[in-house]
Amino acid sequence: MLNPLLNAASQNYNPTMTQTNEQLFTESQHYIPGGVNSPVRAFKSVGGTPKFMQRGKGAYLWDAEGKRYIDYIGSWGPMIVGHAHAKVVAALQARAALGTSFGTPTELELELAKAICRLMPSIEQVRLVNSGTEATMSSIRLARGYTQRDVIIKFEGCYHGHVDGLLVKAGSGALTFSQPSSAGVPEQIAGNTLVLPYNDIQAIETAFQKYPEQIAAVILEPIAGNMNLLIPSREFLLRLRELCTQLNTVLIFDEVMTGFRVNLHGAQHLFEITPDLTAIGKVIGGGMPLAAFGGKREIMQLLSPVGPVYQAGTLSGNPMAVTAGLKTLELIQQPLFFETLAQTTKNLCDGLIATAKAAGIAFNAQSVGGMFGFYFAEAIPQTLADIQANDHKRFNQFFHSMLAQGVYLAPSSYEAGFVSAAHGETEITATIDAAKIAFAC
Ligand code: KE4
Repeated sequence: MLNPLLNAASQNYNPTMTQTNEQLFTESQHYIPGGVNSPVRAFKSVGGTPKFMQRGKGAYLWDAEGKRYIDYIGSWGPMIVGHAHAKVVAALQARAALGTSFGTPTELELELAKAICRLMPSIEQVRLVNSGTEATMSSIRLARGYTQRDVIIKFEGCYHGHVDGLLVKAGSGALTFSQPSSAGVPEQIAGNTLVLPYNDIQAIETAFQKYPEQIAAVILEPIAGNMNLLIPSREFLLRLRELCTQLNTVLIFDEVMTGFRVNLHGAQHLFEITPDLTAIGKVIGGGMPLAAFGGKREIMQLLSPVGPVYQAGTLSGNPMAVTAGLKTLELIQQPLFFETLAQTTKNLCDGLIATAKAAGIAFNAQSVGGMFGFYFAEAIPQTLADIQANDHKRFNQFFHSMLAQGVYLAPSSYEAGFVSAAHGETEITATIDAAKIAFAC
């Protein structure tokens, strides 16, 4: 029986879908490629039928069949205060009644820009966009316009959205330009990108020696979350910062996932390393389509309408998304928000490690702020190769056992997980209890 609050929501909730997940998935595949609007949702990596979620509240989601799950995806990061937070919902309801989008400047955008610049001081100016892809794509165009160079360095295992020039895989020989990793990406575009091994200082030294003064930008996740969670050495990031400074290359931190997730000021604050540009998203939209990129004023001033680098967006900074973002940023600045979130996330990891150990399973886990990774391997990974060597089959079995017990993990062993402020001792205990059964499978 749902508690009165949830029940009230469900009473107001008019479930238009009366089909099973399986029926919905079958029909959706007729109208939508793969039945999904983003590939990872299709469960390709883990197999089985994706759950069509109908409602969320706090740490929980309910699917089309009315089954409840403790949610560790949080829409891939944005839902850090929990689903349908009363204050976010109220703010959106009030804002909607005033009009949803004007295509004009608004005071709300100024308020959010000031908040971002205050919370991430490396950002002296910021441009709001609608997705992380737009943020990284625009950052790269800006870096090329600023340096008048074409070559971009990215790292294997890092994902920055579906930007043509970043949908690439390492070239055939070491330090040769990359090839497309997606159909539809021309060789010429992929050929401007170098793909290096993540967390490998020697590789970046060699690249800068081989292509001095040719590299427009280096883009990376300062803490990787798209190859599972991988925390690089500070030495790696420091050397990258030094080389970019020496060779006038723009250092872009893609903090779409880590920004306002690993702490209130992002991974750059954790490592005390200042990028030239930062891409942010997810949390700053509070579940609405909103991302941003920003950094040094002298670079940002090249952006249209001030400078020659064009970038635009019909719904960029729209009042609804900005309202959700402002309310979410307000909530995560409450006292002890990140201390509590980090402790809850660590408790989850510690509980999983202890449970796996008791079951004699090769397993490890780690967390940074409100994001975590776990691995069917003895050691914490230091490289993508370490993660690739994990027991992915064992992960898939674990995933499905947890799902059947009402715990919704990311449907891929190459994804990080996310905890919200709405997750408490009840949810962590229930998750660990489910893991005891899942490890025994
Ligand atoms: P979007 O274009 O999906 O808003 O953001 C792209 C992006 C950029 N940079 C980083 C570090 C990201 O993690 C992402 C998107 N993250 C994935 C999760 N692995 C989103 C989930 C999905 O693709 O459906």
